[in-house]
Amino acid sequence: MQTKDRIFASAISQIGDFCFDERVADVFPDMIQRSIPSYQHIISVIGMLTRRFAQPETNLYDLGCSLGAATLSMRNQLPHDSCQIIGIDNSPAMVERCRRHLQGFKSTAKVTILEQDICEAELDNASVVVLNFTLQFLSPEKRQVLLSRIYQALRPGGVLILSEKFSFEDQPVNELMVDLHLDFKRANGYSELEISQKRTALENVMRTDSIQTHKQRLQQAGFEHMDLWYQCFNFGSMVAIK
Ligand code: GEK
Repeated sequence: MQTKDRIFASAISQIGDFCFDERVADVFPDMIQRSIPSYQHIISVIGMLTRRFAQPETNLYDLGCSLGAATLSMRNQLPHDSCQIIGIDNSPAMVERCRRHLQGFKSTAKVTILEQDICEAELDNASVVVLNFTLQFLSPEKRQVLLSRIYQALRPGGVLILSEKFSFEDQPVNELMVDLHLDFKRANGYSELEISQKRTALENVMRTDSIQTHKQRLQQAGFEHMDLWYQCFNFGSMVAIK
């Protein structure tokens, strides 16, 4: 049974910045599924893409792995025993639960979970890199540097899977996408108070970019082949191939 996310259900007098602490880690599976349209579908496709792109004797990275949902999906679809999956997250609460969670599933595949800032992590010999709703939490000036390092770490034919919440340059379109996402959250049982308090908590922590900005950054990093493979409202996922 998943613990229900009620973190923002009561009025909070002073709303601090959102952080991935024990309280968030405890309710995370419920929170992410009720907040991100098609989260589970994106997780499944990360597995499918892993099956297609993983190369023997390479590293597969899940950057900002949280409780390891994408790591597990990659592990379930791993085409070569010689691959190593490395999940990295800088939240101690997430890392501790992720390690425990992964132990609950039997597998011979090599998986390592590291507690580390992804901007400082060593990345090399990679065939699959996943940034599943993580880049948006880095300060904007660190995003280009990380994407360039990922490109350098990838082997030819390797893939980056980049899922994000987007903003749109066209204001009426942006408002429509934001509204549709709010309807999605309402339909999943979040109250107006929960929605507005969480939005305040995320204001300084999560800055979204447009699809165009993401494409420009990926190009600047060196990727020539990229596009969206999925979009629902202001959420989506892209592939970039080296
Ligand atoms: C999933 N990918 O379930 N270094 C390492 N980790 C970080 C950093 C950083 N600099 N900044 C944020 N994180 C997951 C979901 S959640 C998305 C990703 C969300 C971590 C942070 O601790 C959190 O676990 C994760 O990135 C973002 O497929 O909650 O919307």
